[in-house]
Amino acid sequence: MAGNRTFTMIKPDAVRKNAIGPILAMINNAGFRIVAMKYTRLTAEQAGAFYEVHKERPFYGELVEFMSSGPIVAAILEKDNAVADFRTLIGSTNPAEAAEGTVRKLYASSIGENAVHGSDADETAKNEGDFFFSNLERF
Ligand code: 3AN
Repeated sequence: MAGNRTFTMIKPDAVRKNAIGPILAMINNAGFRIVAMKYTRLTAEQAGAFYEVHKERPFYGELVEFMSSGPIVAAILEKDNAVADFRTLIGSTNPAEAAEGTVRKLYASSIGENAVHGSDADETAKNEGDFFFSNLERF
């Protein structure tokens, strides 16, 4: 059975565009309940640890620099089929390929500065949520 939680970040580019409010509205309107949420800024070391799985990829340095370039919103979201439904809501990694009406179509600038993160599997969603939130911060 598909899990009912996913993890997201509103990335520094979308925060700089003052798009926190509209993106949270899209998330709520799509039926996701917010379980945990915080406004914070990652150090380069923390961003590097979060994206450890991409360490060997050519864009890793750029990704770490970008993700630590300004504040983000991190959140755990709940809905049936959360991981897949959230990835549908945000659209393709490359905004040029993102479907109309998706978060990335509306707010992403490029494949690197793509407005939002969404977990790619139930296990990653759990690990990513645990990276940011203690059990006392989940409601
Ligand atoms: P997604 O976030 O859609 O699951 P992944 O897992 O392929 O995409 O990539 C993780 C993150 O790395 C993306 N959200 C994006 O910010 C960044 N990224 C992926 N490909 C590139 C690239 N070619 N150049 C720069 N950044 C990239």
